Amino acid sequence: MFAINSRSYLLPNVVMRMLFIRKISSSSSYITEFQSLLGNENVQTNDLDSFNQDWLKSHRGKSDIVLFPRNTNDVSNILGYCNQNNLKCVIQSGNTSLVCGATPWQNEIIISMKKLNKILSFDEITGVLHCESGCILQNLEEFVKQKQRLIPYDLGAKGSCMIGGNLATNAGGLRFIKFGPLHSNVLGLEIVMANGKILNLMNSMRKDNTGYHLRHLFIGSEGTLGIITKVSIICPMDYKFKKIFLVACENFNKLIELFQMVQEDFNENLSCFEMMDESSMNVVVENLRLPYPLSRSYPFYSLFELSANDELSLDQRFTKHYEKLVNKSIILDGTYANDSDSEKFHKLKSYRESISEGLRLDGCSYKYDVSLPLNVYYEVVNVMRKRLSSSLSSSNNVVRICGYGHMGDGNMHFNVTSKKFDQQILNQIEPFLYEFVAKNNGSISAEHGIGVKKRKFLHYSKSDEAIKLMQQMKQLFDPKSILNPHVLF
Ligand code: FAD
Ligand code: 2HG
Ligand code: ZN
Repeated sequence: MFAINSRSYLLPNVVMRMLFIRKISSSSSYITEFQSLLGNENVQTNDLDSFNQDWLKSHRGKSDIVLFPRNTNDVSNILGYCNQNNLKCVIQSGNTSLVCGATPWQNEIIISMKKLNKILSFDEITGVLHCESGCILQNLEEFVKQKQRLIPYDLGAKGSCMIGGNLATNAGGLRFIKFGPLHSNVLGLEIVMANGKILNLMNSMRKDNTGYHLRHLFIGSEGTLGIITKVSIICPMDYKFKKIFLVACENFNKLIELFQMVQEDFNENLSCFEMMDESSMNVVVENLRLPYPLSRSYPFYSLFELSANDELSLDQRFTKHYEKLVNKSIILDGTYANDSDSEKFHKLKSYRESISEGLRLDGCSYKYDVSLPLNVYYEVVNVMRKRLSSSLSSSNNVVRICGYGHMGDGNMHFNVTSKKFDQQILNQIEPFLYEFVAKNNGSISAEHGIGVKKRKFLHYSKSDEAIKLMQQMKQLFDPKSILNPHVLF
């Protein structure tokens, strides 16, 4: 379980053998130690496949132990012990990371957050929810829905991802355009630091200007600075009526015009604006066997949601708007659903939300999650298509090249798939794509984070000075680098 020392290959065999013997004996001693700290039922040492394997099935770690803390004190005791004994850990919530951030890269101890799953309090007047960090997003959503509130973000992975994982990655998702990043909605956190000390940053006040805003450091820090154990988050009032629209356009410029017109006509009623190209739609139609949602296949689609309290006025406004879109040939076809028709509503949403799942069925996904200005937003897909088709032969087995994403936030999910992993395909994409993004002042990770997979490309989005400062912060918070040691840097 000790991290492999990068210089260990220099050691003579005999020393290596001694280290190996020490490792075995100390491994069993720390298992015993964890069992006495947490109870046998909260220490798992077999059937660890699902904990070692990332969601994309692109890497398998070699950990032989998963710990299940039940509360903040357990987390504190675990980290206190790990820090003292220099044991490396990886923090795992829903394990939906798309950048290998939540699974061991080598043989780190896995700390699963799934037992910290209590809702602690909810203030009916302010909408402030306090909960433990292992609460599953969908459970929180259902809880606050009963109070006519909503969680200010929404992800396709909501059935398994947890609020702590969402905060650690500063997840974006479908409602970002309306409610902004988690930084604007999270009021407080409780953190267990690498040395086991508990840092209480819980707070229910919207306004608090007493010194550095420390909680923001942990949001998006991908588990490298501390473990989030509790959260305080604002849940805005839910709208009484929601409508979801799926419309088709002839080309990407029409999608831009549509985005502009929807904003002009609906302003604050717009709660999501997503796009997908034909190839992305085909993923769900072919791999998940959903029927085409419109009368035929089209080059581009947008899925957008409008929310309001006055249904009649929303309907009237949309009827006028729809006529305008058709008359100006902005859209070619379309359909919609009210949230009162829950089945159709969720079915329409699933054309967008289940693309990742569909892509996974192709085999291997080469996944890119970038921010780009709208004038080059889809250009990246065109450029990469051209590059891949001219450089690769049919033996490279590319199944699909597609682009979809949170267009309203300038966030493109560019994906290539092949039946199995092919280094030549990867070499054609990286670092070329990151160079394109940097040249256009975008970000190489709009929402999924850097994890392990993208750490060598961090410099495309951050200056040397910024990376150095981040490393100094890591050194300050976690001097022995026991928390997610392979993530980010
Ligand atoms: P995990 O995957 O378990 O962990 C993610 C990272 O956070 C890891 O580095 C982990 O070590 C760290 N971490 C986890 N819990 C804690 C904690 N309590 N304290 C400190 N560090 C912690 N992302 C988006 O932004 N927008 C989307 O729309 C979106 N959609 C997705 C759809 C699908 C189908 C899938 C598979 C993934 C999607 N993701 C999306 C990516 C993923 O980042 C999010 O699903 C989610 O935020 C991860 O939460 P999780 O609980 O699974 O965390
Ligand atoms: C989404 O928006 C997720 O669906 C996943 O961020 C994107 O799988 C992807 O590329
Ligand atoms: Zn996304």
